[in-house]
Amino acid sequence: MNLLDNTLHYTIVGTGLTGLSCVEFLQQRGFSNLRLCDTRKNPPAQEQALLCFSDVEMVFGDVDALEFSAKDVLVVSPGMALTETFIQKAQRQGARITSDIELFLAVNTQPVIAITGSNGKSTVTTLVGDILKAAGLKVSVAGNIGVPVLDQVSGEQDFDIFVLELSSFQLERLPVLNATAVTILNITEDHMDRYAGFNDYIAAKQVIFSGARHIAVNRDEALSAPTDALIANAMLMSFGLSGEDEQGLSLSQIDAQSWIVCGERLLINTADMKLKGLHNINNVMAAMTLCYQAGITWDEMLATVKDFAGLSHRCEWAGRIADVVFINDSKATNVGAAVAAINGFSQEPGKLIVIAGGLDKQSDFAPLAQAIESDVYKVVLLGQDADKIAAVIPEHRVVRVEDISAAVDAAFLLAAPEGLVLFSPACASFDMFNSFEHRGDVFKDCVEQLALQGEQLT
Ligand code: UMA
Ligand code: ADP
Repeated sequence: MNLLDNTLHYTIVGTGLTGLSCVEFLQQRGFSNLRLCDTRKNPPAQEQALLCFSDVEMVFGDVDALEFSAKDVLVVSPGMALTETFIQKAQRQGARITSDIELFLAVNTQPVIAITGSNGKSTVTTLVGDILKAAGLKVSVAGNIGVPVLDQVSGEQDFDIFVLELSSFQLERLPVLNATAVTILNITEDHMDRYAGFNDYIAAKQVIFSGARHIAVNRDEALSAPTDALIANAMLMSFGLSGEDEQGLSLSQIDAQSWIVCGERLLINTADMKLKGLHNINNVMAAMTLCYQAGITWDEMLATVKDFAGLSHRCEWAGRIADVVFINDSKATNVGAAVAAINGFSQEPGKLIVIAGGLDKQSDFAPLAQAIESDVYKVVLLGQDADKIAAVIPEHRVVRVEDISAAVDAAFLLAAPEGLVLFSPACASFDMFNSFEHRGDVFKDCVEQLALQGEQLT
């Protein structure tokens, strides 16, 4: 089906960033007959939609009454599960289901680098974008990172290359991607509230390999490798912390220094990088591999890699009170991310205190319990699903609190006189906050408040 055929009737599902970008994109391409719907009676961007798109039919709340035919196309936002009753009905009635990403692919002629994984996506996507920009390209960085990709093709911008962070929700509704270079960074359980099982989540992620010219394979993660059927025409290059690959990126110890190497060639002494933690070395290797596959030389990328300091809310330094350091890892919204952060800080001096809890996404907390058992002195728990985490951790390790302020106070007392407080929730933030950014900002404010109180007492 030609998705740009003006006789099609489009229904855009979801009044979020994606939905609004789709309406604008389709209007610009001459589509009338547009319908915007949302399962919520009063979706958050309702007013904006009514104001900007007065000639678009809007259906909020009562979506089950909608009727469809083979002339209909539904652009379903990533936040909406395809198992939703009215979407299933639309499919039965012959409608085509698509996504903003597929619409983008229908008009795009430029190379695409695509990144998915359970953790590290935004870090790697941003670094790839920075490297390509430093190499002189006009780069669009978009997708799950918070910028709907259709917003990047609606205006006057003229990009040389697109770097897309793609979630499993965006990939699962895509027949083929055909990107220049792609990677699955890692796969650990996440979004189990949206998938029938772990295998379905893995299958959604694997769509990224379809039609790819180059694949960057993480040697440390069996689940990040493509299945044979999908890689027929792809060129593979590996990266990883363990093992060595003459043709790929490895970590090598040379004169007690840790180097990222490609075969015999020493590329970066990790001590020269601003990013810290083993998982971040892995992220850097992923970004370098993708850029190399897209035609950038090692020399062109080294300065940018060394200078990259990471993103807010991802193992971000949040302050120091006496000899206690506070780290804000609010973006750790799943178990895999929190475990990586705990491992990353386990060698720091003093006691390691973890603050965790929030809204569970039907996760298995056993790997978190294991990491805590070996490396963490105490866990301060808060939030709606704190009980689920407490259930798998020995009672003497657990301290329960009501809010972040109390968590910061308790963690400081537990860590003193020397230690590290890691706020790495392993849960979503929506039980108490608007977003992970909001949650991280509140954490940083509480650390600042505690530091001020300390100053006033001395
Ligand atoms: N919703 C309804 N009814 C609807 C449509 C949506 O209740 O009819 C709800 C969803 O369940 C969800 C919320 O509305 O809770 C927002 O969903 P959306 O798809 O409208 O969200 P957008 O504003 O379009 O943002 C989406 C991505 N959101 C999700 O996948 C939930 C953003 O990723 C992404 O940055 C943006 O498109 C641009 O591509 C956010 C995210 O949380 C950061 N992603 C998940 C993650 O990273 O773990 C996958
Ligand atoms: P994503 O966009 O996939 O959520 P981010 O780059 O925003 O990834 O990082 C989210 C969290 O995941 C960070 O807070 C960090 O603790 C953890 N993390 C980052 N990179 C990795 C990695 N390679 N492996 C495991 N966990 C990671």
